[in-house]
Amino acid sequence: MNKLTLFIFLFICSHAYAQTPLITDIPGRTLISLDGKWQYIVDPYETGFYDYRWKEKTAKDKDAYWNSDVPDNKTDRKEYGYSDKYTLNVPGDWNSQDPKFLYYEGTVWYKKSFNFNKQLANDNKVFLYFGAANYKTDVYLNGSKLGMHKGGFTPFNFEIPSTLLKEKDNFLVVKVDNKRYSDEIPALNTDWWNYGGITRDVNLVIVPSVFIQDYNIQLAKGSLPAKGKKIEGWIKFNSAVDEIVSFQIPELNFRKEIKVKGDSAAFNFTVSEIQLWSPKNPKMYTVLLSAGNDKLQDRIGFRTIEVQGSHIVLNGKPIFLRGICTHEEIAGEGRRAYSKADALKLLKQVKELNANMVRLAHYPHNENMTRMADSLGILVWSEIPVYWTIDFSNADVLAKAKQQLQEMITRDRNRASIIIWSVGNETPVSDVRTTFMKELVQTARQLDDTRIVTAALETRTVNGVITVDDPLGEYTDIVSVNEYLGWYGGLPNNCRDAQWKIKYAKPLFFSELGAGALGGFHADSLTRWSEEYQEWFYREQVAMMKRMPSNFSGLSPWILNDFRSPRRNNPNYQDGWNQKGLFDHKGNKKKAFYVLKKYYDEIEKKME
Ligand code: GCB
Repeated sequence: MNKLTLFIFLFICSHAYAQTPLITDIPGRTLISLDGKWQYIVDPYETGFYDYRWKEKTAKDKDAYWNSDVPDNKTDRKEYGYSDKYTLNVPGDWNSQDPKFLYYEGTVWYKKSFNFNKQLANDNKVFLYFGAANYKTDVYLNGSKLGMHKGGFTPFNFEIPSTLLKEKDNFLVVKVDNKRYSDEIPALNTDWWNYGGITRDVNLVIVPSVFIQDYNIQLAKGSLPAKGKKIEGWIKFNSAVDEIVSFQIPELNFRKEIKVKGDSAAFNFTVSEIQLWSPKNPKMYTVLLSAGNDKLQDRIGFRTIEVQGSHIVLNGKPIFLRGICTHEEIAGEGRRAYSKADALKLLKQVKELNANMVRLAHYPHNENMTRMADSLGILVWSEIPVYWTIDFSNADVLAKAKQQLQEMITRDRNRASIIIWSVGNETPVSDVRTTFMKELVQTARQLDDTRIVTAALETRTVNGVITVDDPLGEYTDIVSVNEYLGWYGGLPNNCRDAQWKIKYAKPLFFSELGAGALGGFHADSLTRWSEEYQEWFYREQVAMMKRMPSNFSGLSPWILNDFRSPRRNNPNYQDGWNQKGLFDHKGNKKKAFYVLKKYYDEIEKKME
């Protein structure tokens, strides 16, 4: 990154919608986990937040649910309280934890008591860090508000003033509200279940008072093929410093010092003999950063990704993306995925398919997923939930989208697995929408100019020809389209004489294609919902893809597993589930799985 780009990047960070700047590399810091059982109150009327005149309660209102629930004396009237009678696991969505929550959308108050050794706060700063909570989160500690965050899939943190922390019985209350609104992101309508709750880990993060807040370390774009490999990046402190930062890759016996005057600095070095990260060889190196009292450790893979003409090029060689889409859900348990074990479960299914790429739909997934993808060598498409119709004419909505984009990129910019940032899915073409989406593409590039930026577009049929001419395609690095020929239009054999007209000479990627089948339901291939129909769909699609022009660079069919969707209400075949999974929700492979796997095996052989 050159000085100008660094300046633009820091400018965006300091002017974003977010509050306390995000700390990165959470696994590499000193943490105190607050995961576990939290007590809760379900509050559909938001009685703990608004008074009876619907005004937000203030510190004076003793009956605000963030104030102590202990009565002052026996005459005191308390109409709320936290109790072990009602607990929820954190992390975890609430919908899957008690049948009464199955379709709940609204407010739940979470409460956790914890003790804290105040010596830890001497010369240090303490932050409260949430991996994610869906959607609006108001956070209170010992009766004081720490802050509010909106966005259901990205991390956020608040600094805790040391005067607020107590040795014993800190009273942490978190209000989470997952109601949907037309001016939020996503908006009212999605084809997935809107799981609510504190869905990811909660930690206290202890850092020195001057600390490395964020950094970027990667192989420089365009540095291949070359003998020495250029590593470049930048480092950012929480405040201005005059420090020497030591940078080490012990396995390579590599050590350099970086001088930082001010709050940030860009750097680059040449390193010889570095092994490149790739799906075949997901080599990672331990990287150590230290400055003053701060010491950080990360595991980083080094690779380059770029678009050259009509190809996607990884480490200097064209690559075909053998992908699959997935939601962040464990279908068998009807819940959000959050843990390392969940990430391993999902990514093992990806591997079984012989895929080398996963599209994390339709929102940023938890950090275990992207870190696991790094270590398993799976390329990743990561996306913000700018999905279908949102309020494109609203400047606040654009600010919210930019905030989510920034939080996604900030958390994961050091993950080699991530090669694509997507700024949205199937947004309807109009001038105001294209202006909005173009801004997001530009923001993504300003935040990270080393990866591919795209958005999943739709096709339209003009005189029988499948046409890709969405004006947004002009601004994205690759043209990604969702196409369902044979499911939402026609029958699978329509693929045989399908004609395609694509306006842009860029790599073409099928970001979705798919058909629904109820696992275990067998019939002839013309019967909708049968595994045989879905298998036929994949056969015809694969045959069509084999005829696509040479800029066809990959696909991520829809979808790995069946998933919960309130829009899917056929009582015989759906029952609240979108059934386009290649695995059914019991984990069984459907027939179509084998068609796609065979295609992927063939492509892999051909590319070798
Ligand atoms: C799409 C959407 C995806 C849906 C899928 C479907 O085009 O991008 O979110 O779930 O189609 O199953 O209809």
